[in-house]
Amino acid sequence: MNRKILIFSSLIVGFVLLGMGLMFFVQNVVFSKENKSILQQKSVTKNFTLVAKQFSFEPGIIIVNKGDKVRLTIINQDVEHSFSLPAFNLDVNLPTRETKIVEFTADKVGTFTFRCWVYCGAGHSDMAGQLVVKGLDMP
Ligand SMILES: [Cu+2]
Repeated sequence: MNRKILIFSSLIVGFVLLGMGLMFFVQNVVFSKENKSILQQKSVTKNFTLVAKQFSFEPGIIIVNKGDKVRLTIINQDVEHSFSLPAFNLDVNLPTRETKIVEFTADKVGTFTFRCWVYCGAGHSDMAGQLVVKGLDMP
């Protein structure tokens, strides 16, 4: 009889310890990972004003962090141009002297070229710039 009680109570103690271990695992391993991914997903909107004119974009380099929402206000100061950033499936026409707003999420790391795809004169092929998307672990 005593022996049965002993086995029974040690089983209960075993289950309680197992349960506590499980709770510890869930709280510290599962939830901490979830929190981390929530933190990484928390994106910041980065605003830039870009001037498009024969034959450049200014600034010519845009630097953001991976995950940033990028909002470009593109002011076209002269003839028709376009803003094309194929890596992010963007190709936006920029009519003469109009301003366009372009938004996208910088969801991949690297250096990507954007350029004008509308022939705008002799220097058209030089009308390009670069988007630099840094990884979270990069300085
Ligand atoms: Cu052009």
